[in-house]
Amino acid sequence: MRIEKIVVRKLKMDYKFPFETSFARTTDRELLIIEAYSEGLVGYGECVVSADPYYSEETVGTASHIIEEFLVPLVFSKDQISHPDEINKDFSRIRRNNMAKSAIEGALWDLYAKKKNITLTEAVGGKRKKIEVGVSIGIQETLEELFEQVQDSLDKGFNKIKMKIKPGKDIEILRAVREKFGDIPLMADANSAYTLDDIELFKEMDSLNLMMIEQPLAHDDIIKHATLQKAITTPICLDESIHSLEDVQNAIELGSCKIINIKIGRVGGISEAIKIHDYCEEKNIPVWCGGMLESGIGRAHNIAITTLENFTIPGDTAPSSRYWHKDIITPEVVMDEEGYIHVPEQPGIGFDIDQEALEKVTIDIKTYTNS
Ligand code: OSB
Ligand code: MG
Repeated sequence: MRIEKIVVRKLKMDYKFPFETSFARTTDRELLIIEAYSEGLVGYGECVVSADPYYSEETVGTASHIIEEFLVPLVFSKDQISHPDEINKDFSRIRRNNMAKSAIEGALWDLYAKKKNITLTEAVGGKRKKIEVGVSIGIQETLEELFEQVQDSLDKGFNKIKMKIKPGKDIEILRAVREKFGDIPLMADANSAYTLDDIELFKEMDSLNLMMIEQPLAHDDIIKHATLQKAITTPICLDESIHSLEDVQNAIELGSCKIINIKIGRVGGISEAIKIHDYCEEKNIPVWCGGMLESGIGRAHNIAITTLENFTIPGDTAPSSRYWHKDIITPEVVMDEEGYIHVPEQPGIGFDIDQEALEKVTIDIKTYTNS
């Protein structure tokens, strides 16, 4: 396929409720949507950056810069792209900026599937017809509010409860939830808020029988996580530390974790996500698909890769209505009473774009034509 035109949209969408992690409290989301045009078809990709560089170093501003100045010209320099993974060779000269790369690569994957008239799920080699869903609950002001959120999530059918924690709001609230709700599938996400000085705290958490603890130590660490993993029985899952297959290989070799959270944006695209999935499968390391509070387009990409066999733990890709008053896809992503999302059967990402909803949240639009 020859890419004739690329449109970069900047969106601003308000959350239904503020979302608090150990690194920030946010009430709305800025993100980028990529449209790649070829022979009457459009492929959609989402850049899962935030406005601020608190989760990763990338922001809406840096991603726009990298996409517009470097990635779009590279795509246009190729006369034909027969498979989306081809672009990664060209992109690899550019260091990191994974979320920017992933946005373009994702649009090419959607376009590729649409050209072949197959689903994105089929294109990535996924087999599942439905995927199991968990929920990520932000840090709450009070224990009552947290209990309410957990109860509501269980009532809705979510198959995994992930609680965000930070120093001062960790073991007590985890213990309180464990005591109140019993043997539910429960885990914690620290978003890098701790150091090895907190090792006793994590040893104490072993008694809570958590499914895992996600990214307890520094965002760029693999070594100290290995020390921590050796000292505790609760599996560590790495999120922020993983940017590539190589990072995963290092982490598994060192014993830094027992589970990997795969986020397409963080690892630079669907092709790298598949490679990580396959490697982990070989090494008996289960994986799950993390979330970045995506719009429906990013959600659709997440659903497709979660159909791969070794995604054996429920992911964070919850239904659209948990986050948005109105999503930009139609139909919206919904979950059944058992906490499963049914994989769409239309070609490509499998959802139509709600053009009116998309225009409403677009705050900037740039068009690049391949002359
Ligand atoms: O650490 O997984 C994380 C949201 C933004 C940035 C980082 C993370 C998260 C979430 C929310 O946990 C997952 C979701 O509901 O999309
Ligand atoms: Mg996380």
